[in-house]
Amino acid sequence: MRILDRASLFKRPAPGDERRVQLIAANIDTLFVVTSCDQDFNVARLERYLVLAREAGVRPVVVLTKADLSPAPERFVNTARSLQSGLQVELIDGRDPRSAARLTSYCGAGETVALVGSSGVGKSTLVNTLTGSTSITTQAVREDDGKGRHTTTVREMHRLAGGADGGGWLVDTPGMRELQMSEVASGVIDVFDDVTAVALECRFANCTHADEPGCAIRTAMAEGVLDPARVERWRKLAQEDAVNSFTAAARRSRTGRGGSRR
Ligand SMILES: Nc1nc2c(ncn2[C@@H]2O[C@H](COP(=O)(O)OP(=O)(O)O)[C@@H](O)[C@H]2O)c(=O)[nH]1
Ligand SMILES: [Mg+2]
Ligand SMILES: [Zn+2]
Repeated sequence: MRILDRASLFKRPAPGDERRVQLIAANIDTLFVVTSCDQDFNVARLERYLVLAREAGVRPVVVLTKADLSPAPERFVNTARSLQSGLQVELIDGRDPRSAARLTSYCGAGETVALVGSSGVGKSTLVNTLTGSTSITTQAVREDDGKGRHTTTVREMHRLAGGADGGGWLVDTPGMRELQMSEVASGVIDVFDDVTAVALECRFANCTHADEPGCAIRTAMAEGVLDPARVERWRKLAQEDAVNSFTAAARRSRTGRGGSRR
């Protein structure tokens, strides 16, 4: 199974419904960004997932697993919450049905939830706990690998038990090795709205926040209003997105393929 990249995980918004995006074969409503209360927890990687979710128009929920293994799991919750205003963060022991039950409100009838996150954080465990052993469907999906070949990957769709209409669907995905940012400028602005709001106050519209006079970002960092580490991550993401978007646009204009994502 090859590692998914962004383009194959998040497609364009589904026709006729701006809120939903096409995920391989399924429209997903909610993205469980799964990480564990240990060394997997990484704010820069979480921010990347949040930008992709925002850009794709899906609701992100940060799911922190292995709460039982951490002496102070609340620390992870607070840090995750600080990454985007209004972000939902759930702390669970993925092996415990009563603990995992706090996630069922996100996966009611008609709802589709995809799980992403590094290998080993507990995605499959969570799916098993939430579904019991009920109706597991394995879907083979043919995908363009970006080089004109097609590869077959496996997407596991799991139906949740529920009321008369049944429950929602969970989509387990293999981990993504790398989350490159391209053409996600509005997602970056939204996820980093605390930083971008301050940047609007800089004297120069094209301020690089390095040594220009009247830089509101530097002032906010000096006053402790903005965390310099977060500002640095924002700068890095925005820069990476700008470079990749420029390259993608140039490639499109060369090949004359206006609608291609690659
Ligand atoms: N203690 C503890 N172990 C967990 C939890 N969630 C998953 N695990 C364990 O972590 C390992 C990896 O889980 P798995 O579901 O295969 O991760 P995946 O690669 O994300 O699908 C397994 O040994 C699980 O039993 C949890 O909340 N607490
Ligand atoms: Mg797994
Ligand atoms: Zn500035």
